[in-house]
Amino acid sequence: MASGVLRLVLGDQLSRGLSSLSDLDPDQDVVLLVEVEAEATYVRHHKKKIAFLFSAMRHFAAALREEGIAVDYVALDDPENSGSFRGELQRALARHAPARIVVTEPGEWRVREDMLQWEETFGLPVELREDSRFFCRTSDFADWAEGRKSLRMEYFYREMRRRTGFLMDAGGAPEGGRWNFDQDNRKTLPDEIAPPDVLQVKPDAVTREVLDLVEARFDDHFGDLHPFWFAVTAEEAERVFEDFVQERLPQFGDYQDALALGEATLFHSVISLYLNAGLLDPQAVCARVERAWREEDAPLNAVEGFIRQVLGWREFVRGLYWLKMPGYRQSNFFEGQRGLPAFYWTGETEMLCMAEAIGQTKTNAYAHHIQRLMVTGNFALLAGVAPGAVNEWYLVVYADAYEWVELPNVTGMALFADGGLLASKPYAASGKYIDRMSNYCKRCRYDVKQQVGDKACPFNYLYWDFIARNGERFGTNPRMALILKSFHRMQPAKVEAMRRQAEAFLENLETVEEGQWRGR
Ligand code: FAD
Ligand code: DLZ
Ligand code: SF4
Repeated sequence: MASGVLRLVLGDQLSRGLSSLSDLDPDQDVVLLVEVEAEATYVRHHKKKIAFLFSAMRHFAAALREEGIAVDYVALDDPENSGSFRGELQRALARHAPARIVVTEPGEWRVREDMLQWEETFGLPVELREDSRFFCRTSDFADWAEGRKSLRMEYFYREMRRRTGFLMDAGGAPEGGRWNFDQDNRKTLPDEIAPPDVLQVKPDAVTREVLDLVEARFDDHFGDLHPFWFAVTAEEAERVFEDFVQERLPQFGDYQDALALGEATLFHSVISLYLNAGLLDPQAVCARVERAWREEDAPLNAVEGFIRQVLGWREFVRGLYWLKMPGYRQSNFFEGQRGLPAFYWTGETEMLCMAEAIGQTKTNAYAHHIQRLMVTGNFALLAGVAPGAVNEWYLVVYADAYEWVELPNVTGMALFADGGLLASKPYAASGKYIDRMSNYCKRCRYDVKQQVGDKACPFNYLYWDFIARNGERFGTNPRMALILKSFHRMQPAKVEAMRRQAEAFLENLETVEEGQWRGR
């Protein structure tokens, strides 16, 4: 193969239109996919995430082969498997003797750093190509960010709407006369509305084989492997997405911020794992959703809300990640030092909202945005957990987690650890918020109306303790002024009682230090 190209495709690059495959010559080139222990265990990912990726990789390889493309696929149980990208490249070079290597840039800093050494290590040209599956190049984001005092998603999003034309009218104004219908997206779920289930895909023979492999090799990882219902091909993922568009999109907007007992997915799309692995294309997804509005199958608040997540938030967090790494990982504005409460790994807590979010995460490798942000994220913020430990948890437990998207959401959005680069104020909230948006509190052992005492909801005293501890850090942030005003009006004795109860609660928490879920 001396003049051929070895094209490495990573587990989250399963898109036929990938830049590294664009000029593939089927007569000379080989596509390499490798299942490696190092990627499955650099954090010990949820079992479902590993099974999803391995099965999707195997199906992607089979589809390329059907096109007549030579694919070299190294399975995890290959006795010669070296366990790492480097080791597998070394072995593949010996098998194929290519003239050069082509790869699309990865989604994580640590992998990119490694790739930048490959040319020297392997002694042949390594071409690292831009990942064209995003709307905004990392360099365009850097240009947009240049010179701005603060980076606000809303302005970035407007710019992206203008650039792409999504939901823009002929005169260049936003459809419906507004950029943002967020105010219309805050309903709670009435008892009589039952959200339709997400379409589940039955595992085929390839997936069943992978499930056995994961069971045998990653039994000590977090989460339930069964039942396994994820799509593992682009066609299946498209069916799952189309089912969302028909069955849940019309109400996606209204209930976007809702929480409800026993409802793990509500009206959410549950497609982040497919978008992030490359089985769905963000452009096609946004275009389909816009068409649903133009054909009057879904209202504007739902369609705009959805497009804002994919075109706005998803692109914004990626831009921020590449702009601020590697330092971003060290951000710790509130100087959180605590280990992660052990119940994050078991779900065993009397706080019903937390038990629901963690239990569903364990079962599904999924929780919706408000659970991630206002329940588990909010608790970690109020409890002063070290950002490293929180990030580790989020990277382990979700099937859609890759550092480019996980880190800004955790460090920037949930923890405000970047001091306000991503968010204009901390998303800190007492039990009152959870009570307003859910039906949890009526069934909880704690009383959300109480601020101190044995029955008091821990979110309440932890919240006011957080405000007390960090009041000075909020400085002149106008968005915190009202809260500080209410705090200063509180009876000192009550503040002191809440402070003491928070301290006792936190002292009694069994915690797990960062690193326990890294490697083997
Ligand atoms: P929907 O609610 O149906 O939204 C549609 C799509 O919009 C999602 O599939 C996703 O691709 C995109 N999206 C929505 N919000 C965001 C966001 N804040 N950032 C990026 N994309 C967004 N998302 C991940 O993909 N991977 C992660 O590791 C991840 N970690 C998170 C950690 C925290 C603390 C928080 C607060 C959010 C995190 N998110 C993450 C964002 C968001 O919660 C998930 O994308 C969403 O819950 C996925 O479910 P869905 O597909 O049903 O989304
Ligand atoms: C997450 C993951 C896992 C579990 N396993 C593999 C693998 O065996 N082979 C592979 O190519 N990719 C895997 N991935 C995805 C990578 O971790 C991901 O490509 C990098 O983190 C860069 O985003
Ligand atoms: Fe969560 Fe507090 Fe409500 Fe219980 S009372 S569900 S702990 S917010």
